[in-house]
Amino acid sequence: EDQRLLFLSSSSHFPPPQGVKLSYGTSGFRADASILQSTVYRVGILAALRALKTQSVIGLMITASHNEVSDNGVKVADPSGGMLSQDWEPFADTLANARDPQHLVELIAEFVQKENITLDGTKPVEILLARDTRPSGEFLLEAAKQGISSIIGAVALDMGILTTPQLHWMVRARNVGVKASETDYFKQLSSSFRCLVDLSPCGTHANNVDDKLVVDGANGVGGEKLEILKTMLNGLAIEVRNSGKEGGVLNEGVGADYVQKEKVVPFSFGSQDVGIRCASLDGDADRLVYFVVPSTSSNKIELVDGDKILSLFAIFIKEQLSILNKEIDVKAKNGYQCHLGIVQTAYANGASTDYLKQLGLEVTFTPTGVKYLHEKAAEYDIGIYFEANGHGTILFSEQFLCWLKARTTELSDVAKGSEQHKAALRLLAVSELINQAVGDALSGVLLVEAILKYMGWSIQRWNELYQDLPSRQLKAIVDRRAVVTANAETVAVTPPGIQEAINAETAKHPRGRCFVRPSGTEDVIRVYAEASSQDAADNLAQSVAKLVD
Ligand code: NG1
Ligand code: ZN
Repeated sequence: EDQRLLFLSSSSHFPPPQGVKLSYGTSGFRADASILQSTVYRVGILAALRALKTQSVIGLMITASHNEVSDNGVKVADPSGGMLSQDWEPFADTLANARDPQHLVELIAEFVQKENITLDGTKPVEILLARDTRPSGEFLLEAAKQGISSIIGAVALDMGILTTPQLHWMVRARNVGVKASETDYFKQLSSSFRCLVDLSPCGTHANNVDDKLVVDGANGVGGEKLEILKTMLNGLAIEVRNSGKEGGVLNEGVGADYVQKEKVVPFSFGSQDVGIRCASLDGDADRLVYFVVPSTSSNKIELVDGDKILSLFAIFIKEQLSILNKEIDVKAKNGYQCHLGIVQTAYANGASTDYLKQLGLEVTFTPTGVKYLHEKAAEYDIGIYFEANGHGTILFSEQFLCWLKARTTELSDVAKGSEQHKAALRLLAVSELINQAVGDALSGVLLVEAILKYMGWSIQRWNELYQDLPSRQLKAIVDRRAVVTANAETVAVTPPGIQEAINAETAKHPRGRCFVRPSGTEDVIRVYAEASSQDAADNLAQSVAKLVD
């Protein structure tokens, strides 16, 4: 009864926006910040219930990532540090769209009973809150706190301004009993980076790689955090631009999404950067792409996207595994057959998939959305997933990590210092450096840099692994429910006949590939096309976009 009264009084301060239907998409709720207060309040309630249900630490992040500064959003991180469990998403939708306080209270009471959640405050739980640098984040965070404190036994801990991956990392760490402040995060990244670099073949190779890296911070939280992290690193000279302190606008003409989609230099980059290794983060630093400015005469860039980061990671891991297995009979008692898997989406450039398969790697596809990629990658001993847009990470199974740790300690003194021993240590360092909760641009940058040093590769050499097929992305502004897809979004099943029409258009172009899908974050249908020339990719995308319009 206390609980019911608490709700009624607090929720009356947060009336839902009129005439809007919100849905918890692949990245939580996103909309213009001005209509989100009631949604964020309700997600606060949801996060508190999730924490009580799981008896674990839960995260709540306020961000709209690469979207414009006037937008905002909210999403929940589960105890593992991953996305909110999919079976709670419908409840998130129901809560967000409840008409009035009375209705809200009824929905919550019903759900609490169904999920068997105890609301007596006997087992208090914590919810970690954070936000990106959007000005609206401040009042939205307040709304989240109120939502949380309307649930008896739920305690909100405000972690301040963080990148999305930092918050996910903290949730994951706290739930396994590890210290999890921001300082701990920076320490773990910098020390595992140092460890990897120290394990690089010394001399010739590593010295060939230029230490200079210029990073576009998208005028968001990532640039600010990288400024701190870089002071803890040796052998890497990072210059951060668009850190947000120079007065630029978040994601406007800057950031990983802009660079990847437009393939032009971000603001404040240009002729002074020709040939230099550059990277771009998105607004909440969970995406990373690299690029090179090839000449002073145009603003075009050569993009080194998520698929190429994935390929670099895959080559490195594969090499370490083969060193490791050289003298081990994997079927012997102390052996281990490590199952390595690569996970992509239909947006992966076809040339990258061909390349990875040629290396003999196992490649699988899932629909767009981190939750699908992550879930699939978790099925392997080492699962590497990336979206072309630069979101991705590497997951290690507990079982494999245990085996690796045992290997490094069991080895005789003679074998310590052997290549095999080093390979095991490198893999362990990767598992510490990479953020296993979610894709993380900061840990991603450090892993790319460490691998380039190890290989002795310039960014140009890396970029030459394979050549991207020209591609084009378009969006058709129509009701996204018009298209339903199957087979990891590669086939459109409705409207009837559309797939046949797409096939007919695609067949007109050498190396043509094309698909349409409803966006999970905007009310649009997205069109993707690739072909052997840019003109052909453009034409294919155009003609297919007409089919859905
Ligand atoms: P939608 O709007 O569903 O295409 C976009 C990205 C996804 C993912 C989400 C979450 C593209 C084509 N799509 O999803 O890959 O990153 O945003 O932010 O880039
Ligand atoms: Zn993002």
